[in-house]
Formats: sequence, C-alpha cells, structure tokens
Amino acid sequence: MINLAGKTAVVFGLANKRSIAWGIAQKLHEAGATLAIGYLNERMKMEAQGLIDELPGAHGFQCDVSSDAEIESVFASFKEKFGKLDILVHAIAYAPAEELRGEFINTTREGFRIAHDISVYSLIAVSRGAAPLMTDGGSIMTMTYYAAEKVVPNYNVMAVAKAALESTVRYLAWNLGPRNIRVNAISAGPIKTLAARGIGSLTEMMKTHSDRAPLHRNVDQLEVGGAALFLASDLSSAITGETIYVDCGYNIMGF
Ligand code: 0WE
Repeated sequence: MINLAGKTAVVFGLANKRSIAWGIAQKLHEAGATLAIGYLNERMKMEAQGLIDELPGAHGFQCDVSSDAEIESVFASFKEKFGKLDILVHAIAYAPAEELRGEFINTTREGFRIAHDISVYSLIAVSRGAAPLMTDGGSIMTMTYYAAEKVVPNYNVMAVAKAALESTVRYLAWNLGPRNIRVNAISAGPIKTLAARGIGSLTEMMKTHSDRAPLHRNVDQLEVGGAALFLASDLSSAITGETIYVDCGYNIMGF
C-alpha cells in the first residue's frame, strides 16, 4: 500500500468525472496526499468544484495555462498554502476541433501554435512554477498518446504536439535530475473523456483497441491513476524521462 501522507500534489486538467485528472486525483487522495486540483475557467468551475468537494481536504483552483500570469499566481498561492510541493500532474491537451479532422496538410499556423502552447509549452511553464517548491525532490508527470510515435488517422497536429511533449519530458528530466525531481509521461490507451468526445471515430477506435490489445479490453481513468500513484511514489525513485504505457499492451503489437 503506497502512503503519500505528508506529500502535496498539484493536479492540472479537471473538467468532469470522466477526466483522467479525476482518476489520478482519486488515487493520490486515497494514498493520503494533500491535493490542489485545477480547472480551466469559471465555466468549468461548477462541475469541477463539485468533484473536488468529494475529496476531504482537497483544494480547487482556476488556471488557464495559456497565461503566464495565472500560472505565476497559482504557484505563489501554493507556496503560501503548502510551502513545499512533492507531486505535479499535467493532464491538459488542446487543439482547435477543426485540426482533429480533415487533411493533415491543412494544419494551420494558428492551430499548430495553440496545440503546442496548451499541450506542450504549458508543461515547461508549470514545471518552472513547481520546481522551486520541490525542495525535497519531486515527481512531475504528463499524459501522452501512442500517436506521438505511429500514425493515428485524424490525431494530426496533436500527434506532433505529443511527440514534442515526450521530448520535453526527457529534457526536463535531464534539467531537473540534479534536484531529484523526476519527470515522466503516461501513455494511456483511448478513453472516453470530454476531450475525446466530439471525436467521431472514438467508439470504433476503442473497439479496435480492445480487439488488438493483449489484455483485450480498454483502459479506465483509475488504471491511469494507479500508474500515476506509482510514479508519484518512491517505488519509482529511479525512473525518469520515461514514457510508461497504460494501454493493455496495445503498443507492443506489430500486427
Ligand atoms: O489526446 C487526446 C484528445 C486531445 C484533444 C481532444 C479535443 C477534442 C475537442 C485535444 N483537443 C481537442 N479539441 C477539441 O476541440 N486523445 C488521446 C483522445 C483522442 O483524440 C483523437 C483521437 C483520440 C484517441 C482525435 C483524433 C483521433 C483519435
């Protein structure tokens, strides 16, 4: 049984009960961590804060990671409230909806910029906010997807952003290693979240995933939470810069 009593975790990316951030937050809370859980804006607050209130002692916060000022402000408040941080979870991605359908060659400059700003640069920005508070070392993690490596039709510019995110994880791991801050990515199989809704072929993709994966099923948010709990804990003390697959083995198949 992993014990995170006395550890403080900040989780970015809560929208609703289907969010991967929610699966991770529940697991970290169950292990005894003190939590701060972030949502995008006032519009997301209602649903998010309702969930946060289900976890005794957890704090909610609002942060749009496209704003340096909002990031600086939330980490200043964590410094005041908690003093020290141990765990940082980045479960945020966004590309404009039009970029996730149609021809890749029609990727726009603005769509490329937004996808990389929200899905990749934000990891660097929140890590820079968290690192000075990780005075006893720490664990930083983000969410990626197999399409970073092999083509998944329509994932388009998000795939390019996930490839950049996985590289960012390696560079942060190298940079922060001397401070005993580990940085890793979890590559989850497809899950029906708010971000994945609007995607027409998702149901079909999940069926193909469960047909082909060695475990012949899909993945759920709490299973991602289990891997996140391992990465948050000392059990993973020598793991950094890695991409860990939580995909029922899908990625090992060649045919
Ligand atoms: O990372 C993701 C989803 C990321 C995502 C989803 C949306 C939909 C709504 C980022 N931005 C947006 N923007 C929106 O406006 N996944 C791994 C799930 C996913 O998304 C796909 C997939 C899979 C799987 C898109 C196309 C094809 C497959």
